[in-house]
Amino acid sequence: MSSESQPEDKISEDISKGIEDDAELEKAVHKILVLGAGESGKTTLFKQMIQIYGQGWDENKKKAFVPIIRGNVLKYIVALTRRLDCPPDLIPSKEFIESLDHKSVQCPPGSPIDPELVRHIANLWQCEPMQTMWREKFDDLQQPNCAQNFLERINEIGAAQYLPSFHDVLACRVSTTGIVETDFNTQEEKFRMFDVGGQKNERRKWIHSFDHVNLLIFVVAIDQYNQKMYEDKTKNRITDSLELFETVSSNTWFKDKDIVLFLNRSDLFKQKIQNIPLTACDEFLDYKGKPGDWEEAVAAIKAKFLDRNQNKDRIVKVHLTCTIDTEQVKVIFETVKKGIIRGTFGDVFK
Ligand SMILES: Nc1nc2c(ncn2[C@@H]2O[C@H](COP(=O)(O)OP(=O)(O)OP(=O)(O)O)[C@@H](O)[C@H]2O)c(=O)[nH]1
Ligand SMILES: [Mg+2]
Repeated sequence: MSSESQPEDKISEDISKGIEDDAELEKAVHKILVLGAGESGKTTLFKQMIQIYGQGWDENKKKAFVPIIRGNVLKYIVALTRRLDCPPDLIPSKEFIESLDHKSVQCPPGSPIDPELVRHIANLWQCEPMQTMWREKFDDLQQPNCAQNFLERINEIGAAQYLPSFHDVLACRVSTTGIVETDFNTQEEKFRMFDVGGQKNERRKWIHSFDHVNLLIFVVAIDQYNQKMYEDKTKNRITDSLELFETVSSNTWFKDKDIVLFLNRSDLFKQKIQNIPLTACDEFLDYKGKPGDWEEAVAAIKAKFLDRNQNKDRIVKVHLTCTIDTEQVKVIFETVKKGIIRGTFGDVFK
């Protein structure tokens, strides 16, 4: 056999080199996995990363949310009307909206929703019994907070020229299925964030994204302390989050990983705690904090989560967050980033 190098050898060398280079580049990407229960705010954080560090949300991307937002509106009003003791004069409106499927409102951006439908939705939303039900039974209705804002703006949202604001993009709700990833760069560093679905039937898919994760962000919607899960009407949402956090923190894939814990939806929490005590959640039956004092209540929630951490050698860095607040997310992520780049939070957070 000749010892001279053949053209094929050169090609093969180039390919190997290419694979090695790719592997090196891949190693340089910091992988962030975002976990947490359904509706805790994972995707909202993901959207913020795209806004702050990624390609942003131009007009076309925002337009793509028009059918989603309109679909949200129809879903909310149908669900609410089912629960409503409907005034007789609004029965035709109720029958009208119930006869529709989602396609009726998901008309493409640039075309309006049928004005008759807009009128029925507005009538139902504005009627007194609906408003009373929304105020008094909100926690039992299983509808997101953004429903109010969208329903109040049905005329604007139904108009042909409607273009969602970035806030609308953040506020609308699509529960994630599967695993979604995005790459973004901050100066010289490269990041890849994985967003997963948090509802119970989605959790078994999480294992597929556990490999080579540099950082785990666990998100909890702390305002949901008095709410039951959407998937299991018998289980309190904070109880579920605590159990999930314990399971994740004891998982062998992450045993030597630090965790960043986002106590999220703090804006909604601060409002709710004024009227509903933390003892509404069974986990806090013995809570003795001052009524309405959100700082004390947050400290109690934080302590509960830290107590469930199964590896006492790891650092769990806790942030009180409001992921719809872009400026706040940016400030917090800048801190988190330093920890990721150093590979440990020890130095950064001591
Ligand atoms: N007011 C307020 N709303 C928030 C905050 N974070 C998220 N939301 C809203 O909460 C809802 C749920 O947020 P998502 O980001 O979709 O939740 P998720 O964790 O991705 O949910 P799944 O995909 O089902 O696992 C959305 O309507 C968000 O706009 C927050 O800090 N404050
Ligand atoms: Mg999601």
